[in-house]
Amino acid sequence: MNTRVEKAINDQIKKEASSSQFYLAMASWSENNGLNGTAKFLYAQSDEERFHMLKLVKFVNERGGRAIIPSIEQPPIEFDNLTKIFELLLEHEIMVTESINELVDICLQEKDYSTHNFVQWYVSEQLEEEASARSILDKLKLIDGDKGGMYMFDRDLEKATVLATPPADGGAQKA
Ligand code: OFO
Repeated sequence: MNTRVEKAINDQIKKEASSSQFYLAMASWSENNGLNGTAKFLYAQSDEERFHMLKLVKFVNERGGRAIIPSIEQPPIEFDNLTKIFELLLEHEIMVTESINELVDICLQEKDYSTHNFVQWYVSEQLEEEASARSILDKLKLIDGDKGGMYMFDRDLEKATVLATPPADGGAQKA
């Protein structure tokens, strides 16, 4: 595997792992603050980021490279409030998008077209994740800290997560 591309993917593996830990910390904070629907959403986000990381690990190894499993920094324990959490999440996703764009660039410079093709999945995923964080932030701005509004927001996020989360068996067993 092209060494420059391999290094860039390994850097991305670390970013996906850090995202997963960061969102896990947000989920845990939400759960401890009575926001169970938000916690469910963020636990699912954390799982998704771990899946993004695993997909890269397997890709590198299958292509004859060596995936490096990184150590990651401890994420924050405390967050100011829900709006702050989703602002941080959006900021983080924008940083990840920039990093994916750099990876795309490196693939093109190195003429590694199959990795370029593989990375397109991440390009679309980032578009979706940024859009989702922006729409959640818009809702939080509308609610503006109103308690009833927050209750509904948390409940709606839980419903949306249940609908969006595939069953653990991937839907193999249908009732
Ligand atoms: Fe949204 O961070 Fe993964 O790709």
